[in-house]
Amino acid sequence: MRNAKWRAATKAALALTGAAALAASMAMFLPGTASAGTTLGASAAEKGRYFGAAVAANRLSDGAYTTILNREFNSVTPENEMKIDATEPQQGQFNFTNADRIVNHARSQGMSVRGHTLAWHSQQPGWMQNMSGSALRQAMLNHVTQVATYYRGKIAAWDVVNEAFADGSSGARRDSNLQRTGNDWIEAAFRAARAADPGAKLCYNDYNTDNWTHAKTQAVYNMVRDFKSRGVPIDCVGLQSHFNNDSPYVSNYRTTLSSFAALGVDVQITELDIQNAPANTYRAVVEDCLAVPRCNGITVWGIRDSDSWRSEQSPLLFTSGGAKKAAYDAVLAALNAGGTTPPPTTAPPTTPPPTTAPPTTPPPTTPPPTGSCTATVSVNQWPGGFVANVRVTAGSSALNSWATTITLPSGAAVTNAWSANRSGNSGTVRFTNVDYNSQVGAGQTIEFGFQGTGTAGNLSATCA
Ligand code: G2I
Repeated sequence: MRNAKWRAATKAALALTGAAALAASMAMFLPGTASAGTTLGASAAEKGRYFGAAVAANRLSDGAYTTILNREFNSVTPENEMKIDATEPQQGQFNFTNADRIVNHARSQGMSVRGHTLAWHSQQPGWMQNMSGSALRQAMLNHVTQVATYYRGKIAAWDVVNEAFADGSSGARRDSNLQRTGNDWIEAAFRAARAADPGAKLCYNDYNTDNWTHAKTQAVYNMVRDFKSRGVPIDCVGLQSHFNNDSPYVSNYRTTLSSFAALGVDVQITELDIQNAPANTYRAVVEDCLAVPRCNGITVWGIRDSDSWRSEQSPLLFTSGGAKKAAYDAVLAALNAGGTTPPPTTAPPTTPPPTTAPPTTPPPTTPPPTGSCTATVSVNQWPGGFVANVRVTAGSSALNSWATTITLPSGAAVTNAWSANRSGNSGTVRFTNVDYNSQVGAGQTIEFGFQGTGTAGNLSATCA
């Protein structure tokens, strides 16, 4: 009973504010004592995570399918309906009919949605396949902007760019018409996505990036590290994790998850399926995710074996008849047994609290310089929620660190922030620099943002 109520509350919170509410609702409702969920979604949620499935719009009319979907999962990924050929079949003419069917179904059930995918070398409509150079770059960025804007506020995480690295040992980018527009096409796509939907987590997603020693894994890792160091807006890495005899699960998978997480991004297992669905391997994948605090969700690539893109391998958790397989039991047990630490919503402080008494020397008689920076806030408000972008500008001297405080009106609360550390979530909320934006040159500006519930009104920020 408690689980059912807890799950309903969590689903309601998810329906209201999407992914941002997930962590917050976890914090509010996490049971004080261990409890065992009876479905994948409820059990994952008790661990501060989601458990999702790839969904096909044309299966939503299959009652057996939707019964399992609605009972077991609290996140969905449209399997094909948000791809470029589906959403922009003719240049400049967008079609969201099938994607909307999935998004509306998910929202009606309080499930979050992973968007898949904004920029990809594959599944391009004919008009895009025939483009190159700056015209293609512009068309790609327009596609990212239009689709992310259309779904603004409804997508927990976007696979902004999919499968941009080559297979094999080169560690190189995959050759494609998009790659030939210039090596910076990926970061350009991420910047366009952030501008269009500041509240969505932005992921890079790929396959054969599970084995830590694989050149492709290292290449993606180096890109993400570079993006984080330069402030390119990336929040998460998706490991597709299509495991089969040629590309098997390996025991260094946990190292891969934790190594990406250590870069300061969330890690999501986005398209999990395993040839013949061995229970032990499914269990190991779940245990690995639960062992890494920033591994915040798992999605299986289909529900029943008959729904799979490679159904002959029977790689999923339910039989074609809809029965739970041994792998299902293993996953549920692993979720219920796993660590209880939900992923943090913001990076935890890196300095431990002092263990000795603070120094007793009197404060300096001259106050520290003030007014060394200024901050401005712009707010995008919708009924019940908002996104704020904050610009911090250094004065006539460079900053080595910065802090700003913003006072929210009563009833408004911050649910997540990006490119800043945050303390507090209502009333006066304090934001401080993260590593990569601590240095601001004289007269230069950096930006950070946050998402919230309620009505923000006109916000102003102090800066020091
Ligand atoms: O290939 C497995 C996945 C690898 N990672 C990216 C994912 O987006 C990809 O998903 C698969 C879908 O599961 C398939 O369903 O992507 C394929 C190609 O986009 C999908 O296949 C397509 C067929 O190519 C089309 O002929 C077909 O009309 O599925 C379509 C709908 O059934």
